[in-house]
Amino acid sequence: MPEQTFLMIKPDGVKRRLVGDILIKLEKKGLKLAAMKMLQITKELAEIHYQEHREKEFYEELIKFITSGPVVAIVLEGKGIVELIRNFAGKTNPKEAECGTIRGDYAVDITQNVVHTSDSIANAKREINNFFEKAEIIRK
Ligand code: FUP
Repeated sequence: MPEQTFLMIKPDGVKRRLVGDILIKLEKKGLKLAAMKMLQITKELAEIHYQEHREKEFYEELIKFITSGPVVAIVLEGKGIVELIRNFAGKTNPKEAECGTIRGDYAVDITQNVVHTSDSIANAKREINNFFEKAEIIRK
C-alpha cells in the first residue's frame, strides 16, 4: 500500500477561510488527495487523537480548541508523504516556522496553528483510522 498521511485543517483555519488557500498549495505541489471531509470533532474523538498529550499542561486548552468548530480532514498519498507534509506545515510553533510553510505564513499562536500533520507512518495509520472509514478512502 502507498504511504499515506493525515492532514487536518483545524478550527482556526476553517474560521479564517484558509481551506481554499491550503488546498491550492497541496494541489499545485502535485500531491495526491485520497480522502477529504469536513466534520465537527467530538470530545471523545479529540481525546483519542491527542491521547499522547493527556498529561501536558496545554491538554485542556488543546481539546477545547480542536472541538471549537468544524475541521477539514484530509488523507494524502505518495512516496515520503509523511515527511513531506510535516515540512509543508512547518514547525509546531509558528514563530519558528519558516516562511512558505503553512504555519510560517498563516499563524502566530502555538495552539491555533492552522493544521495538524501526522509525525510518523505509524501515527498516520492510527489517525487515518480514527477519522475515516475504509470506504471513504479512494484507491486509485
Ligand atoms: P505537531 O505534531 O506539530 O502538531 O505538534 P505536537 O504533537 O507537539 O503538539 C500537538 C499540538 O499541541 C500542536 F498542534 C499545538 C499544541 N501545543 C500547544 O498548544 N502548546 C504547546 O506548548 C505545545 C503544543
